[in-house]
Amino acid sequence: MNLRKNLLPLITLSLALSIASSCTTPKQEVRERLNIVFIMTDDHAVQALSCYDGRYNRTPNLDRIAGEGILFARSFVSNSICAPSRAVMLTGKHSHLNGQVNNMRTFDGAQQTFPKLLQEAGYQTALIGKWHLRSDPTGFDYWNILPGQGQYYNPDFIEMGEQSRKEGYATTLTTDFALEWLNVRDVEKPFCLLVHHKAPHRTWMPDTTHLDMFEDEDFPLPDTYFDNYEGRQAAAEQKMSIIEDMDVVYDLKMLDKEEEIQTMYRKYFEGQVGRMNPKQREVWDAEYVPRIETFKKAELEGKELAEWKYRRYMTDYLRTIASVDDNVGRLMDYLEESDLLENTVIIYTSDQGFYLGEHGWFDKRFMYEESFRTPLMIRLPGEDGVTGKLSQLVQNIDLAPTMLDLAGVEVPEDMQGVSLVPLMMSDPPSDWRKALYYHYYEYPNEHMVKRHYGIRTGRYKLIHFYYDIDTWEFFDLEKDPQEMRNLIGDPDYEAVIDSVKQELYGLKEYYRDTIPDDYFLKEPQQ
Ligand code: SGN
Ligand code: CA
Repeated sequence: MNLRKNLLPLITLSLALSIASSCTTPKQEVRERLNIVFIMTDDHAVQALSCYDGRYNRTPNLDRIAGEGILFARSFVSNSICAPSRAVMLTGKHSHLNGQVNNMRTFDGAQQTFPKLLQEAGYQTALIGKWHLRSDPTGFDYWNILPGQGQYYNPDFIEMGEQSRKEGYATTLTTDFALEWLNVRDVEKPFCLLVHHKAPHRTWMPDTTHLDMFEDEDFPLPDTYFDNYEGRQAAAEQKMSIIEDMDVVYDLKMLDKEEEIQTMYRKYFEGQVGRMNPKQREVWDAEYVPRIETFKKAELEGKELAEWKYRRYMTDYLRTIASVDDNVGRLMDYLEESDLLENTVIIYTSDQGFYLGEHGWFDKRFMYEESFRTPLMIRLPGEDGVTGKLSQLVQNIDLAPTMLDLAGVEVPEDMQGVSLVPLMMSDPPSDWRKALYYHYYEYPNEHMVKRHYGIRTGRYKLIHFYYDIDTWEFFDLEKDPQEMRNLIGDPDYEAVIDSVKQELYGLKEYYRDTIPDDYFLKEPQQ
């Protein structure tokens, strides 16, 4: 661990310069300040990042950020779903305060966000890629976003309000546009650039350059793949099972030309593949047509089909991540070649984690570890920048305060997150938070994950599922990291459950989540 060495001087410099702004020219003041590149992916599980977990894939460029920076080993979200997570990161506030409780609502872009505060402090701000908040971005000098979820192949982009189709693959295009913006930005100002990828979101369509990767890989099934959800009613009632809910055509690409494989979502995948140009389609078919033929011949059933689905899912999911890694490499190379690594902070995270077959699932939403966790790596600039692994409990509410702090901008009182900068000092505060609060609202909806809120301490997790259900779950993460044994009702844990429940109510109060459980139900959904 080599924490912090030259961070303090940099931050002090940044703060000192902003304080001294009245007696320096604005240009002198801002030129020295740290730039921020905030890279985010969509649904990137820590299990699929080799700096966190070496079991499945290699991500050398992402690992470089961790290797030359800080890896937050216990990083979490506050609501494991896309638009809510993004709104939390923009505002530094939990969903019930920023209003973006689920993906269906429209983000209130009039509210305070970190890009606006950076802009006010003289930063140039840009956003490229996935946005998903329905309202037009605010607080950005430049934006070029995918509409909604976006497409992998030849996607439309909306550039400052103008929509047009772009030829190419989403991850590469997003990076191209980020590099183009870096080339034309005002070099007199510090910048904050958000590069937000669609990948590796469903339907996990790999680039034509990666279609063969992992093809012969024999990924072992997770221990909990055939979970029977005993003692966990909400887990039993979801609709995100690989075996039950994953569509063989839509998700697993078995789009046969003979149209013999008819599934519920086949036509939607036809639409996605239909965006390809003839050349892309030819390369795609060269790989998938033989796979489709083999699949049809095999006539898999039961356990064999379950295993095949898992492997098919994993190969495509990991391939889309390989493109992310390559493109993060391109961005890092650009920053290095332009001497920008010297004064640029690089942040990497995902909007939430994801299930790679644990409990038999894909998707996210639950407060269980795989989707509650999210990768977070921060590379601070400087020759021998701070490096190491931190295990304090951090959450996506902390990102806005952290970026403001790094930029030398005062963190507003009403932000609920806390700057991570002190943690990255050699003498981290001893009174760091001991527990995290979580609240998920998107039910009834796709995947049917019940509404729930909960608390996670260093060792325990308590969750209350509510709305058309009223169940509690308690896990001892030290003894049961896979969260298979719900300890509610276990006499040995009665006292500790009571005490964690009190802590949960305390956190609810502390974060001002005192809104009645059915409140958002009555709100008009858009
Ligand atoms: C889409 C996906 C879901 C996914 C949500 C939310 N279905 O609706 O599987 O849970 O997005 O994801 S799809 O058929 O359209 O791919 S999120 O990351 O945007 O919140
Ligand atoms: Ca997501």
